[in-house]
Amino acid sequence: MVGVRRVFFVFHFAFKTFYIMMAHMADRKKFYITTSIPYANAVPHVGHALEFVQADALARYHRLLGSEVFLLTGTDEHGKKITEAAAEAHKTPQQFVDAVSAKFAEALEALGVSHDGFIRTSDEKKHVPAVHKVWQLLKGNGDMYKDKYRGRYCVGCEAFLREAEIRDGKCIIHERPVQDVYEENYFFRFSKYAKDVERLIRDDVIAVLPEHRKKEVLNLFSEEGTKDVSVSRPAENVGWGVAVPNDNTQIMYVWVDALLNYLSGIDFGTDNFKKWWPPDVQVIGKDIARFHTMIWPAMLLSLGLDLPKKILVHGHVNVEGKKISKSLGNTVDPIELVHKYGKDAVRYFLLREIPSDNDGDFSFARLHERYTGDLQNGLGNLVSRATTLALAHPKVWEGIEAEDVLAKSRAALVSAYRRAVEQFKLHEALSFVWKLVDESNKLIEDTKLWDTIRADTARARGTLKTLAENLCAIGILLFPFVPDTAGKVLGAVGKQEASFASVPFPVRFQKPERPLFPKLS
Ligand code: ME8
Repeated sequence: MVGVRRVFFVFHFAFKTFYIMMAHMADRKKFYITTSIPYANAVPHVGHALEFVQADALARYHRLLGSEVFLLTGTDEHGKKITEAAAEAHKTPQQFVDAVSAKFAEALEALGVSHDGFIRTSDEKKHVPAVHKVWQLLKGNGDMYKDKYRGRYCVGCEAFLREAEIRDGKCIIHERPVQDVYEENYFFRFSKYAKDVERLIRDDVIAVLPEHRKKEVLNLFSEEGTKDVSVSRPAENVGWGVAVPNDNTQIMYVWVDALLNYLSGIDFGTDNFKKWWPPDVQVIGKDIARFHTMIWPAMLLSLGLDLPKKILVHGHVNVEGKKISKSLGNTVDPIELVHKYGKDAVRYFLLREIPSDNDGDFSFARLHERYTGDLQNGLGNLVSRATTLALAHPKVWEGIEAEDVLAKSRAALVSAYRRAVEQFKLHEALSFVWKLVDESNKLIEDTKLWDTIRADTARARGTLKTLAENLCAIGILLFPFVPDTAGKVLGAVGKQEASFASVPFPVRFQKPERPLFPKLS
């Protein structure tokens, strides 16, 4: 009889789950999200890792909501900066970028980033033809013309600088001398689109988040004016890049080539492109907001393409209070971090400790604290205690059914979490999950579960039900951030997979094979 009941029970849940999932999939929305493409002039550092895991968390969150997601990333492989780095390493630019790009791919893998595309701007098949096509379209629209240009160029920025960005003849960011340039370049008629772009940003048609970055960007329009921008350089001055169609004397400005990765990465001009365009979210760092909110939308307006819906601008990570710089030798390799602390610990640290919308600091001491505090003593301990106690007394929780784990007493927390994710405050979203972790640990303490589970099984049964539902909610909410850990937390209460759809399930406590966060060696 018990066997028949169990079969019925399992069948009932499997059917209900299937039905809810199918209803959920029926109206799947598309969600196209991009990261910036880092320069392949040096290996990845924690700043790059931050952007990758932020975009990945958003991609996974939207998959969890039932959207069909495409996450695009890649490497920016042209320009003077790369030519210089390759020469220093006694390699050809192509050999050099092949090696560095592979390092970025390795970092993405180590961090567990679930990207769907990886575009390289030296890709002759996928990227270069798309860039040529776009150039010709822009030219055909009368938005490109040739003229003489005088300016001061910083190779570090790969940009002509404004007076305010130069001190004593040096770039204020890179502290290296700027080059005085007088040459013939192609220009893009930014002036034709500037007013429209400014209005689109002001009205949040292109929503720039956080608000303080939107203000900064809007100020640029009045500070920099609406001048046309130089979009090519003489081939002899750059050497390595995409040649301007029908004019071998000129190489496209690296930023134009790079921005177009968002088109080429989803096969510009094809059905695949139509399926995904426009970007729902573009994640970038504060230093490149200017390119993404001025020239990028202007080019899209010229091309008659829809505009990105949201541009999320993160701050920069310093290391032990200092700006990351090659000369200081303070770059931290995310791959090494993952080897030492584990993928999810590194993801957790970056997403929790560094405020998504501001600058933050990386330090080994803080990483250690977060590891032993939040992860080992907080979440790890909770899962371990709950499963150990439950497994020692299986009769107490036999037949418990968890339902609506994201509703009722947890509903307010879940909406705060969702608001935080959508407002690009990922650190806040995680802090809400930890409220539930702390509350659950406290529940074990307050109810003295280790005693009640022997003496008052009815009460302990209620506590275990709440704990199982909390753990399930924690597993679902953590899924975008620390997917492997989330899977283990869900597994500890017998839940197969994360979903925002309220799917009931029979609770089955199981002890994880290994501690979630092992002792550090
Ligand atoms: O700008 N903390 O490449 P990039 C956080 N190729 N983020 C940081 C950071 C730090 N310390 N340092 C850099 C480029 N970043 C271009 C992009 S997109 C069409 C072309 C971020 O390698 C930076 O803000 O200098 C940017 O978003 C990304 O890493 C790549 O920077």
